[in-house]
Amino acid sequence: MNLRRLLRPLRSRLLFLIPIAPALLVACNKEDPQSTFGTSGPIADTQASLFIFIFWIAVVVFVLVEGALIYSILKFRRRGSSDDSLPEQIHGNTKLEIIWTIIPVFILIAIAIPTIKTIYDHDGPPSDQGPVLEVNVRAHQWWWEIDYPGEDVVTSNEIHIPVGQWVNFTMHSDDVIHSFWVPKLAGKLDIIPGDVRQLAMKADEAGFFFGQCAEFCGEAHAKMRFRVKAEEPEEFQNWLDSMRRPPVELVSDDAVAGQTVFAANCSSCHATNTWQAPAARNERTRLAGLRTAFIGNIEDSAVIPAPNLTHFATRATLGAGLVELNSENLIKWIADPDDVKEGNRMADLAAPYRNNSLSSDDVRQLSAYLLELKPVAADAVMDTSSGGATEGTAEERGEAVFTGSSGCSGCHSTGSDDLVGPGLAGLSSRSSDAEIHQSIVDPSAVIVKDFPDSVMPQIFGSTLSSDELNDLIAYLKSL
Ligand code: HEC
Ligand code: HEC
Ligand SMILES: [Cu+2]
Repeated sequence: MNLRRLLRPLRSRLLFLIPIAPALLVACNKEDPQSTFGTSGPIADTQASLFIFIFWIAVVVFVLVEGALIYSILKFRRRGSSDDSLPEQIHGNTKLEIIWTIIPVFILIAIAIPTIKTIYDHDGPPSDQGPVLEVNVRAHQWWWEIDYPGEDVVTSNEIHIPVGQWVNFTMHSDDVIHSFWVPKLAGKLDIIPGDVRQLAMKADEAGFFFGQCAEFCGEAHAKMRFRVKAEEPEEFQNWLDSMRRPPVELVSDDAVAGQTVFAANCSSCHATNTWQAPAARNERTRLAGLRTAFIGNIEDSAVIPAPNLTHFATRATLGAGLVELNSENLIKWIADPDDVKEGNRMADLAAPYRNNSLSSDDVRQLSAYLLELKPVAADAVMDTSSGGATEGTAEERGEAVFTGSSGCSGCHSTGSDDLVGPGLAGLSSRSSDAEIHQSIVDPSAVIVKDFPDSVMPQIFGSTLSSDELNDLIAYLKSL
């Protein structure tokens, strides 16, 4: 049998590789958002170098072993139909067996030393390279809860970090195993329920880095993405500060109407008020409470932990890093979240989707509202926490608190119309000062008949100063 005939059946199979080879090579493009070759930080760098080192060892082993194999196949092949001789049999050759046992041992040692060293080097941020930024990450099916401990800043799905500073992510999961992976910054780490996992990384350059859950975690797993926004330290600090400023006043009529629709349909799961420190501090507990309610009633729960939407309009992505945040995508999401991200729990559980109760006006107004949720400029912050005025009569100041960023006017009309909460006209004829005060700071103590409980936020006792509360009560009594 000659060589050409020997290779013929193989050739047709190799031809099949030609069209798919470019596809395989494209996977190595450094510019791709999820490429581990185009690295932007020291952790991903050493991991990539280690990979390349092991890759070349594997190439050498491959060439030598396959070379010896091909050489033997050709050299000792049967020559012609009359060739019945067997090549020399070397089975049981002690010398050879010792050699090919020892060589792999050395290869494995050569791989193990840098691998184990890298594992230890990457265990936590280095202690000699400046202060470390702590970030808490909580993985949910199928989105990410983010908070900055000590900073009173909570957000979701987009993580801001400063360039050039080490960041230590402390990660939790309450449901299933997820895996945190920012390919250009660091390799993945599994987040196991009940366990606290830590992953340190640093970005050497500014960028909007792609992140992805890398452990199959249920229906929408492939769409459980996120972003890491690495920005210059000053910009990062500005962002942190902006997350603690009140939102701008709503401009469009749609947005103002949308605030009420949101309060009625969406605020049971989503918070938009964590720019206020007490609300930010409370957010994790609030979400944990929603989770308990969900676990108690998995099929029919109307509440569930959901991404924090404070200053949502400043984000670039929607649906846990899935699509660009713009009005078109947001309208699509609010009209039918499943249309954008199949399997997500909002479409499954939120009452407006179960009852199909959102009109197209509602959808448009909700989108307008969310797209106006952004912080006031740094120099526009007034000296009261809720953006209220400091001048005028108590009633005027109270009115400013009511219509301002505490969001009362999103849920209450000042006439007799019921929105999410009761219309407040004539309040003083049915309640004493003390009762009004209690309705505001501890709304769950007495629930107005025919209105839902636990819809009015339980935070005003800590977000409003006692002066603001007094002004507010003065204003409400005047209605
Ligand atoms: C039952 C709780 C629940 C209710 C009620 C609810 N949502 Fe959601 N929402 C979620 C969950 C859970 C997610 C995360 C979905 C995902 O990405 O898997 C989400 C995601 C979102 C997002 C995307 C956030 C991001 O970071 O990408 C927006 C915007 C949103 N919801 C708006 C709304 C609006 C508007 C309403 C009211 C019509 C609403 N939600 C009602 C649970 C809820
Ligand atoms: C997310 C919607 C929401 C927001 C925001 C909200 N409330 Fe309410 N409020 C309600 C609901 C629902 C009720 C009725 C259920 C209850 O008693 O808790 C209510 C009840 C009240 C009552 C009792 C009314 C009565 O007829 O006895 C007062 C007073 C009140 N709210 C004042 C305020 C003030 C002041 C603010 C802003 C600081 C505010 N609310 C913000 C939803 C809201
Ligand atoms: Cu996941």
